[in-house]
This record gives sequence, C-alpha cells and structure tokens, in this order.
Amino acid sequence: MADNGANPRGPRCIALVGPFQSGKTTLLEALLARTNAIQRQGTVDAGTTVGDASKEARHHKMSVEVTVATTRFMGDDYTFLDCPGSVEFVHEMRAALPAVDAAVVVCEADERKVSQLQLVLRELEDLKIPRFLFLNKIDKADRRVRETLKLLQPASRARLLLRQIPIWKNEIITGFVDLALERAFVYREHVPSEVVPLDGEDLSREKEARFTMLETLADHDDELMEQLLEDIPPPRDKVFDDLAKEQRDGLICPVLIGVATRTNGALRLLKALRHETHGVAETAKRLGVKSGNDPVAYVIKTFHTAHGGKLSVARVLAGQVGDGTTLNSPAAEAGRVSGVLKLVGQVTEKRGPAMAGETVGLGKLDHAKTGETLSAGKKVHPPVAEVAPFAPVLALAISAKDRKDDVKLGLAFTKLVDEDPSLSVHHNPETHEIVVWGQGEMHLRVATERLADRFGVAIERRTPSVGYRETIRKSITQRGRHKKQSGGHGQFGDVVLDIKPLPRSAGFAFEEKITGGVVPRNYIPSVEEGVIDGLKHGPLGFPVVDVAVALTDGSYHAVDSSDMAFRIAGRIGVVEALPQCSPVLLEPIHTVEIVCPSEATAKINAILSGRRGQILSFDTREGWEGWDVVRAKMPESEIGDLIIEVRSATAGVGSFTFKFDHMAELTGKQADQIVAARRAAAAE
Ligand SMILES: Nc1nc2c(ncn2[C@@H]2O[C@H](COP(=O)(O)OP(=O)(O)OP(=O)(O)O)[C@@H](O)[C@H]2O)c(=O)[nH]1
Ligand SMILES: [Mg+2]
Repeated sequence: MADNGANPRGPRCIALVGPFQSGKTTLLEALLARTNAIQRQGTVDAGTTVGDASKEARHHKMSVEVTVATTRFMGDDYTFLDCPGSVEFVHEMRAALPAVDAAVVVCEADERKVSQLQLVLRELEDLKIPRFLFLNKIDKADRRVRETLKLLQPASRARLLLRQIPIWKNEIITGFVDLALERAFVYREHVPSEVVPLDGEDLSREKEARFTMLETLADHDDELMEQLLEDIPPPRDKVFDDLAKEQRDGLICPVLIGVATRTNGALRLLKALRHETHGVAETAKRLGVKSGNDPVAYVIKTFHTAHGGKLSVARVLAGQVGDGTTLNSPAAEAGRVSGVLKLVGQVTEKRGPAMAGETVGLGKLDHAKTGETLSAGKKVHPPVAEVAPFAPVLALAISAKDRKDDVKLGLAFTKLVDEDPSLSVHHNPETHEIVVWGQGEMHLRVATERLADRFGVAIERRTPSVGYRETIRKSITQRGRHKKQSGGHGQFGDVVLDIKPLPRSAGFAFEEKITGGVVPRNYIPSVEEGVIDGLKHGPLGFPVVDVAVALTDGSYHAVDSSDMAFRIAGRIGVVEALPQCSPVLLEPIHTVEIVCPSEATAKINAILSGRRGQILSFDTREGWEGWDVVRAKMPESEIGDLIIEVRSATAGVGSFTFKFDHMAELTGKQADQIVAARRAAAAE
C-alpha cells in the first residue's frame, strides 16, 4: 500500500460531524493546517478559524452553519463539511450528509454526550455512510481509551473498533500506536508526529490490542479467523482491506484518537481517509446516479452572500458543471451557473468546470434550494435524497422596530427561510404578529441577529400570543336597538336575538325566525354581520366561539332604517347580551409527543405534569433502543417554552411534535390573570 502515486478515487467529500463542542471546527483547522491550505492553525477561542467565520458563530463560539473547505492531500482534493453539533442546527448537517463519501464523527470521552452521539450515528447508519470515530481531546483524557469505547458503544450499531491506542507517560498521553500499521508515534505540537521504536511495555500492549482488533475483523472474515487460530500473522494489506471493507459494509466503525488543538492525529486521519474511503463513484451508486456525461449535482447548502448574489454549495455526482451550465431541479429551472468557485471557508477562488466528485460553489442559481438535486440532462434527474426539516419547536413574535422596515423585513425573511428550511415564518392575521418558528432559542436568536447584521433590520421580539377564545354557558334573549336622530336623516334598527351556547368546536350559527316582515328580508344579512362584529371581542377580550344566534323579532322604520343601522343593532344586541351569559375562557389544548432517552422519561413526566399536561401513554420508541415516547395532552400556553426544559432534562437530545386537539374551558386564577393581561394590553 503505497502512500504516493495515482489514486483512482479522485476528489472526496467528507463530513465532520458529532456532538456539540466536540472539536469539529478545530479539527477542520488542523486538517487545513496539516495540508498547508492555511499557514497557521487558528483557534475557536481567539476567533481565528476558517470555520465559524460569520459574526454570529464567532460571537457565540459555536458553529451555526456548515463550513465548506477544500484542500489537497497527496494529489487528491478533499472537501470537508464542518457541521454544527448543536441539535438546533442539525438541519444543516442533515442536508449536507447525503452527498458525502464518508464522515468523521468527532467525539469526546463524555458520558453526557453519548445520546447526542447516538443521534448523529443514526443519521449516518440510516444513510449508509461509512464513518470514522475521531476520539478528540485526549489531552484531557482521564480514563483508559478502552473504557471510553465501552461508554460510547451503545450509541453505535456498528462495532467500535479501536485502531489506535495511546502511549501514556506519567498519566499524560504523549503519542499513540497505530494498530493496523504497527507503528508507534510521539506527538509533536503542530508538526507531524514522529515515528519511534515500538518496544517494552508499549509493544506488549500493542500486541494485545491488535489481537482484539483482528478478532473483531475476523468475525466477518473466515480466512482471517483461521490465520488467527493458527497463529499466522495476517499480511498488513489484508488487514487494511478488511478494515476498509467492513467499514464500508457498516459492520465496524474504526476509532482514531487525537488532539485537534495541537494537530495531533490529523495526519493519520488524512491517511485513513485517503486509503479507506471510496470516491464519488460509490457514492453516486448509493444515491442511484448513473455515471455519464449528463451533469447531476446535489445542493449541500445555498445562501445569499453579503453582496446580494446567491451561492450554492454543490457536489457534482456525475458529468461536469461549468460556467453557463443550465441546471434544473425536479421543481423548476434552478438557473444558469455563473461562476464556479473553490471554497475555503469564506475565501473563494474562481476556477474552471467542476468534475464528478468535486464540491464547489456555484454562483447565481437563483432558484436552487438546500437539499435539491440539480441536473442538466434531457430528463430531470429524480431527487437523490429527501431532507425534510424537523418540525419547529419554539416560536417568537417579531416586528420591525420601525414600521417603514416592514417590507425589508418580509424580504429578509424570504431569504432566511430559503437558506434555512428549518425556520418558518407565519403571519397571524388575528394578532397581526409575524411569528417565526425554529428549532430552539439559539436558532431563533441567530436568525434575528442575521436580520440585523445582514439585512439591516432592527426588530422587536415578543412571546407569541396564545390562541385563546371564549364562549358562553347560559342562554339569553336580548334586544338590540339603535336609534339616532341627528339633523335630517335618522338611523333606526331594532332586533331581538336568542343567544345560546353550542357544543365545543361547533363554531358559530346564525338563524332567522322572522315572521310578518317585522325585520325586512334585505336587512337580515346586515343583522348577521353585526352579530359577527359583536363576537369578535367578547367580554373577556377574545373572539367568541361556539354560540348560536337566532333573530326572532324586531322592528323597522320606513325612512330611517338602513343596512348600517341594522348592523349596529345586531352588534349592540350581542355586546349587551354576552356579559350576562356567564362567559368562560377557552384555551387550545394540543397532543404532544415527546421522544427522549429512557433514563430521562421520569423527568419528562414530571415536566409534563408540572405544566398541566395530562399523560396519555408512554411506550418504548419503535426502532430506538433505549428511548421512550411519551404522549400527553397539554395547553398551548405551556408548550411555548417546553423545549427548553425538555432539552435540559435530556442533555439536549429530547424533542417533541405537537398537534392541535381541542379547546377546553379554563377558569380560576389562571383565567383571571389571562383576562387581566388582555385588558391591560388593550388599554395601552
Ligand atoms: N483540550 C482540548 N480542547 C479542544 C480540542 N479540540 C477542541 N477543543 C476545544 O473545544 C471547544 C470547542 O471546539 P470547536 O472546534 O468549536 O468544537 P465544535 O465541535 O466545532 O463545536 P460546534 O460546532 O459548536 O458543535 C473549543 O474551546 C476548543 O478549543 C482538543 O483536542 N483538546
Ligand atoms: Mg464547530
């Protein structure tokens, strides 16, 4: 296995994924430094990394979007996609994954992050993407790597296979032994590790660990098993072949170790990627793309640049994409490529056409969307992947500080949602609020920061209104009379209304029982309009629902009656009647379905009960070992910030979906507070 020479696999696209803050962005920096794409390795803490270059990411010292960087290593191009680890930005990762050849899952020896690791590994397992585990931060390790692996194993369906073991000196890890190569290395800061003789205690530990590794490989290779049983040392190439094959078949996940901040382990990782990951041909096959001349590309991410133009990061899966190529999506024409760019974070460089396997920036594809498959053949290529964003869990009401920015705000939102489909924006016509839905507090905060930073719109944020309603519990007969004599023409309308409650969710019904023309036919629709006017704001301050109103009697005046007069009379009748009908508040109740690791289920139940939730059931989550699903009915007002508590009870991995179920009466102190708050707001 020569390290140099021609490599038929060509450009690779590799995702860096893993739990929150495990060191992905730092590892990208290390890989770029090691391959000389950058002069010096920056740090996240100093804000000098290639990744996380946006103002928002720097400010929060976390990744909030995918960073794309292409570098060259031993004659091949590698494009790394550094994905955010926070569950609130998981959509970025999910959209990026389908087109990659392999993933490096960066993790730490931290039991609180095992569930997050499981979520990430599941995505990769489901998509059948070969993966390495990079056990980072081993400079801080205080337990043996083998124990760490035991801790992490439940997160992975594939066997975690230790490829490297650390060399300890005085309780500090000073280097590692590569078990496949059978070579020992001593770490040196920011320069490649030095090969040292493998002897003494390290050698006996190596022998033992290597045997364990080979045994695991032999589980799926009879020939190797025989060799082990007969004590024949297997050829090194065979071991490498087995490693690569079993990883590709999803049977094992090799584990490498390192310290991203010091570039330790970066070179070995690069070599593993070089030798053991396949190129675009295999990836295209997995995605059902036939090789050929017709271009097919997958959009990893699309965004609006500071200069206003659109840039789409795409991996070419077949054919060639150059300046002027017209690309279509299954939905519509995406546009004509104007500019093909090499990307290293925010630094871009114009380049020639991109061949199959390359990951590049494509300019001016005005209609391209994140996660879309673009093609230029006679027939539009079907989507290679469908990436539906998770349902949003947290909402924020937003308005422009200055009303004259309303239009600008609308346009900015269109762009933000275009870039990030896990964000959605709704207009509430009843409250005139713009409500933004997202994946959590930080997600929404970053969205609002972008509005200010990138689009220059200053905004105000509020908790969105809950959709309260009110209804009545008693029937009444009420007269509504409107009479005005001012100068010439007067106004006269007079109606008698029977008002009664209807069953829940029956809405509103209007009936007329006029006999003898006491209210002329042509005025009756106006009476109904007036009634509807009167129901818009009930005595408690909310729209009134589930009532039936019948017009039973009334009178008119030949000259002074008019549509307007009868409309006003209808409204007066209702407004005067409702306070006497024992009005009651209605609140929306939703069915909520929470998924969480089983050890958090008791906490989740407590959270739900504390929020007036009525638990309906809890079960094991199908297909998810060690997870539960809890169903409950819960008031909308309690769902508002539920995600914050659910996340803190589940180390960030719990989530929920909800659906409107019914309206329920709310009385007592809580109802009084809501009504008082409504009155105070109306008086402002
Ligand atoms: N001690 C030590 N710290 C590290 C190492 N790698 C990263 N860190 C630190 O861990 C923190 C998080 O690093 P990042 O590279 O931002 O982690 P990330 O995985 O990209 O974070 P997200 O993208 O927000 O999930 C920073 O303070 C890094 O300096 C390492 O190998 N050893
Ligand atoms: Mg990061």
